[in-house]
Amino acid sequence: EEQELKEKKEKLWKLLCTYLPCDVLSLQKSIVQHVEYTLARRRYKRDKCSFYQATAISVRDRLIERWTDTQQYLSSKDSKRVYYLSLEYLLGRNLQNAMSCLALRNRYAAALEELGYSLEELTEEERDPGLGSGGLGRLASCFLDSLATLNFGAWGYGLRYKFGLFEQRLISKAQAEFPDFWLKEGYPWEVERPDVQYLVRMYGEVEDRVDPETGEVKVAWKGGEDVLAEGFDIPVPGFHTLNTNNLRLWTSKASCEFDLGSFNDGQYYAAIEEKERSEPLTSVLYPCDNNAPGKELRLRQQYFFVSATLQDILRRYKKSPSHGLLDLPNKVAIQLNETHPAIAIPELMRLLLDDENLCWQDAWHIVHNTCAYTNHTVMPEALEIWPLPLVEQILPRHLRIIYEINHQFLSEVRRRWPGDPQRVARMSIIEESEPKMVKMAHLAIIGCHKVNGVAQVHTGLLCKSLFRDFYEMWPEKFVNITNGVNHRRWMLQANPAMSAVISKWLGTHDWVHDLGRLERLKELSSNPEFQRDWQEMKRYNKRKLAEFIERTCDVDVDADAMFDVHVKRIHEYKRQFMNILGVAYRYLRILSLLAEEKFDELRQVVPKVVIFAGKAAPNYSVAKDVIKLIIAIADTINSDTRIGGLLKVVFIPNYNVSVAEVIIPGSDLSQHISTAGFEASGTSNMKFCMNGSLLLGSRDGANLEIEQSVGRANIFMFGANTKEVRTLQTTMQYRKPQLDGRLAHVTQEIRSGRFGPTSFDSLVDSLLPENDRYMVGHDFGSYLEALEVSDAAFRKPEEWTAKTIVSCASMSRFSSDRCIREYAEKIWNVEPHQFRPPNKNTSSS
Ligand code: CR6
Repeated sequence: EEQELKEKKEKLWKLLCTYLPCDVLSLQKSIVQHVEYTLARRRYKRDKCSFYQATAISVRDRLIERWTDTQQYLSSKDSKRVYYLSLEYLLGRNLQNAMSCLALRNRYAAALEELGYSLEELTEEERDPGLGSGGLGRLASCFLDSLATLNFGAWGYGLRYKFGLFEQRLISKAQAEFPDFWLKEGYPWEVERPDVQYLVRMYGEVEDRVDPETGEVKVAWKGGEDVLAEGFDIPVPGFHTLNTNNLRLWTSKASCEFDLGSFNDGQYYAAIEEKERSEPLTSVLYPCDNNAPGKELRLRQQYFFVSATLQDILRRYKKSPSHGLLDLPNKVAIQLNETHPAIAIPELMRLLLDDENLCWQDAWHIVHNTCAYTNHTVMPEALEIWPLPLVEQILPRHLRIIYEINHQFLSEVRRRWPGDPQRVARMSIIEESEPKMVKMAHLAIIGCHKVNGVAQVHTGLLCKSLFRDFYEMWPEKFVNITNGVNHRRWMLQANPAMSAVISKWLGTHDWVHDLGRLERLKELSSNPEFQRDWQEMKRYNKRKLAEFIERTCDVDVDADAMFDVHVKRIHEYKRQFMNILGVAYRYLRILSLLAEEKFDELRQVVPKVVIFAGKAAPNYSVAKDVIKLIIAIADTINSDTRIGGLLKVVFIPNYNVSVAEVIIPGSDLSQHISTAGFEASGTSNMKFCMNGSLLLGSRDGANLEIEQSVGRANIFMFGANTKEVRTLQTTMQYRKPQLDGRLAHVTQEIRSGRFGPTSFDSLVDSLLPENDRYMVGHDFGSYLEALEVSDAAFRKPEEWTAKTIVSCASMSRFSSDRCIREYAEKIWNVEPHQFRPPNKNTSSS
């Protein structure tokens, strides 16, 4: 009987141990069942939102089985894991991505079609989780995708902000911010983990305790407040592999350890209120890009994130009985995305010293060899420094650890450079200002075994200027890993028309796995038939973008005009201001050609639609003024019937990942015109090139490497380079060069009210040489020339098309796959492990 029961059980398990069926009918069943049973909605009610959610959950079911299997497989392999710690992610919509990864996109599309829905319309129902402010967050998401696709066992960790990056609307010709409650309808991709909870302590005080037996002094952290961290997991599928990784986002909850004393005093409500105070911790994302907000809540968010994450990593690590703590660096790699999670250095020390009772040397060895730090900026206002009294108040134990790290480090500096107190002061973690400040970048460099910049020129600046002292001390610590983007999202998903043309002409889809395969398109770049397909594809995408512009901006644009795009966060250094000044100049020039009846020259003018999009931080008034100026100039130009269709200007509201997926494929020219030395890398430049758009760029960030790849003839570069900018910054103060005549004319027209009643005085004054930190005045002339060169190129459609093909075909270096392989080799020392199930049906892929 026992044997029979055992056999029955085994049979049952075998039956259950198959993956969910993925034929069209089964997919339909699962969708409809989720509408009825998971969402409790009527099956026959036609409701896009429920059908989107049910479809998402049906896809998620299929991800979950691979996800749990992958995790079990990786544990059994005891392979080294990567943990990517980032306060920001910009995941974008997940539905189509997940379906493509599972190789089920067509089947789901067919299943939905019969149910009366198109996949495209349901896709539109998904809200973007705006858990990041700009390029850094989007980069983190591209990395997660590549990590899974390349079969690296890796987890992302982040915060589940209740309100993501604000929603931008344009009201009264200006930016207005509205809360982005992205969880309103629930987020079907996440799984709540009430079983994954950690207590995170803040505030309180430290006390030295002498161990009566050993005489050793131990530091105890007492009192303070506990906040509970709970995990929410989002599966991260790899493309055409079973490997599925995890993104764990923390939410703060009131800790359940109530103060029983106050209950008994009749303080029931007060006790609950007190505990509820911890809820807002993960409420909101700080919307600053390249700017450190310096707010107490932000430091608390960072610590809360880091502490929960490290506790989780250690718990998982210790689950394996063979794991000794000293072995941690061989099994775990922790990557700090910027200094936002840099408090991980003292926190991991604290966990090892106070909870695990390791000695300082062992703990330091572990921390140093496990952690690595990516720097994404050299801008002083973005470098995080915290007032020491604040750190002392919130994290008294950590401040003690930081002191000790600094003490030991500075002793080493003194040994290496005796009699150089300035160097010691420069390198200290503590800045001796009033109040004293804690420099997080120094803490990160000292505590990590590797520091990387995100483009060659950027890493060069780190080594030569910003972190020069550290580079002199540890040259081998610094490496460059130029950023990359996930071409599967930015080409295959965002631009299906182009992907089809590429696959047709290459005769294979293999470029989706290896972007290097695109090189073969170069030989075809002048083939007239291929060019025709390519141009048709571009026109199709431009028409889609034109429709989108009509819907969102109520402006009618001609899809045959050149679409000239500038989309990114609004920032002085990104110089949207320079762009709009150039647009105003173009407008005035067209008017003067008209007035002077120069019809031959007018015929030479390339009809253009200038497209802007991007958010300004709510308290960044200059950036908000730039938006106002763009809108004012756009209104004047768009309503001027004299110029006909020669020029249109639009500002598309609420730029985010899904909006980018519409704009980028529809662009002809894209602008990446930051002042040299300010944009660490930029990543949209790569996405535009991949989509057959030519770059107009300054000599900054990854533009320079893109130029090397696509060739000088296929990119329009202009302006001062980093070295020249550095010299100019010092000489301009006293040399005061004359303002370019064309620029002077434009600014005069702005002041005189040509573009509406506002005179934009403070913006215009920023162009004075003594104020012009971003070299708009200096670069304006060469900027206009580059625009002219791009116009001339656009007038020759065959040559232009060939350039866009070559530029797209040269992008293999800029795939995040290449980037992740470099991290794996140069920093993490990890190998891929592909999960292949021994006895499950895997018909789905
Ligand atoms: N703002 C850089 O400015 C870079 C990304 C990702 C940025 C940008 O040039 O491409 O990081 N820096 O590396 C920070 O966020 C600090 C960004 O997105």
